[in-house]
Amino acid sequence: MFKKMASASLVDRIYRPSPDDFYRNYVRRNTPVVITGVANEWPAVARWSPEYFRTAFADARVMFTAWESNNPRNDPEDYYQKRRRLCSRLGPFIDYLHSSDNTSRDYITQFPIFKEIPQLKDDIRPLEPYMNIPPYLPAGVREKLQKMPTMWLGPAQTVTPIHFDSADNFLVQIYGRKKLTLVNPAQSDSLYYPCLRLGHVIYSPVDVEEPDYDRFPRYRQATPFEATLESGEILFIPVRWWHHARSISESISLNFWWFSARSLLRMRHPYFLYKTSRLLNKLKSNSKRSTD
Ligand SMILES: O=C(O)CCC(=O)C(=O)O
Repeated sequence: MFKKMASASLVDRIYRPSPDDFYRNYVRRNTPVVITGVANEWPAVARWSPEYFRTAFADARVMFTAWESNNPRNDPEDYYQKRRRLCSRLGPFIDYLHSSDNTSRDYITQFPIFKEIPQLKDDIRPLEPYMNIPPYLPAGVREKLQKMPTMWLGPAQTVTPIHFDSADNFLVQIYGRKKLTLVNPAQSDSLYYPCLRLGHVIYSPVDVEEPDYDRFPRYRQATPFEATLESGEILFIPVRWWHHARSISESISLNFWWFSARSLLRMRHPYFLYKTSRLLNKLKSNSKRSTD
């Protein structure tokens, strides 16, 4: 039985918080929030669009995720089995995105755009003040605590199935609109965590937009949150929070992951370590059985 998602609560929104207020009220409480009034001033928000990239950086190489499937549903298991990572030049990728016969779900995901096009870095502003990275740490260490930002660019209706990450995250909407659904890590059981057959415990088999309650009845217990990001808005996704993304229009986002003692502790939580080691043991014994 497939059902549309039950109504979700909205993620809080705050206008241009001070880094201290943001840290005290959201990071320390491990609570997602949409920050407005900060990234909207970035040149990237005024300048970037698929058309701009096509004109200015047509030869840049990008990697994208292709998900070809007979299954019209956004079933996470189908996604993890069938997705492929492919390479293209930005110009032809965007031409195809705009062509009338494009029915694909090709999506530039998690791509380190500043490595490929370093000058684009001038179009963003540092988010480090909001990351509460101690300023007395050597510059090299402060840099190591932040992953290189990555870009997500694709047509309307791309979907990233629900999963969680091992670091805190700012997802910045640069162009277009995107809807996020979030579930508190305390409700991981309702997402069938840890799901051993998906290849990694950070993934869930539940399609949170149209849950199949016959297969996943525990998802009825979940109380998801939702946020629709407009360009120039930033979603703080705390470490371990489950998140699902759907672009509502053509969309460009950047995400900024960073590590802290807090995020490392949460990932090294005994429960997580216990579940991960059980998964690894199970995978090891399965592969041993298949080679015996
Ligand atoms: O925007 C998306 O499609 C997914 C983003 C995401 O999963 C992330 O920033 O961790």
